Amino acid sequence: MNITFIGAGAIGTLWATQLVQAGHRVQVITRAGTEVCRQLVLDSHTVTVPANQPQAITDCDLLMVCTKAYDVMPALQPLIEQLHPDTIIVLMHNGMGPHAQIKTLVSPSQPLLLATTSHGVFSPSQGSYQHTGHGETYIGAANQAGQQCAFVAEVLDHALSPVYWHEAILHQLWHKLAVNCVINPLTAIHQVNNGALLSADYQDTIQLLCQELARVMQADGLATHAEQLKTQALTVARATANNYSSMNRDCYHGRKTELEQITGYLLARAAHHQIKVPTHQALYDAVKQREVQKG
Ligand code: KPL
Repeated sequence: MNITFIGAGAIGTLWATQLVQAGHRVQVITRAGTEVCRQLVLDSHTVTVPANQPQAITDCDLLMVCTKAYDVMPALQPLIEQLHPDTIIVLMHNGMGPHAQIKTLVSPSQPLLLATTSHGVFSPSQGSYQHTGHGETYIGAANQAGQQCAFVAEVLDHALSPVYWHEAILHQLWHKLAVNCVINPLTAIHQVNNGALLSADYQDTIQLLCQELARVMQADGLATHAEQLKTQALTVARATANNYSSMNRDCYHGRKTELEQITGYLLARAAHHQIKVPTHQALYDAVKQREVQKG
């Protein structure tokens, strides 16, 4: 397949290199948009792919959008007009929200898929990545045209297994969001690694966060409860104990965070259902304050 990536950060590099190895023709569109090829470095192996070629958008079968959540809309909007009507768009990013905006941009006949992955990728230096944790990937349809595209799960599975087609992908994304709502702001504010959240000091806060999350998720139609969410968050914290969350790193380096698409999405859904989420609101305010100070 002709596969074009928008965004060649950690997750983009992981998937792009695996898809090259599986025999696909991969290209990238980079933020600067100037280079004509890009070296993708994963686990000390370098793969060179074409970059920013004029036909990268018009001729691709699959468009993988792996940018930061806040960049999805600005990156995709100027390219939508050039896309072939059959090109399948896959959004694979942290957080939730951008798909609702993208759905209003694309024609209903353009297949739109959402994916979430739990692979761990660490960046020891700018532009170089290590695949530190083998995870799993879920993908599913965000519109009716996307429902015909379950074969994409097989294409991705062949490159980096396991990949599962999920009929209710928004539910899967909500569960990933819940984990991020617990781990990311806490590790960012306290500047600790994910494993630190296993200590007794954090358990009361995590309990409150999960109770608030469960109320909002239930109101959004998910059958879940606080204990399940707490187990999921602590399982991820244990599995990624030595890692620093993406929000921790963004705060550390003084970069913009994905707060709006993580806790911000939860706050918006809570407001919609008129549910109070004071513990999440306090974390949101604390990260926001850090961003403003650093910015
Ligand atoms: O997705 C993550 C992130 O850092 O954004 C987790 C799962 C918390 C792993 O660090």
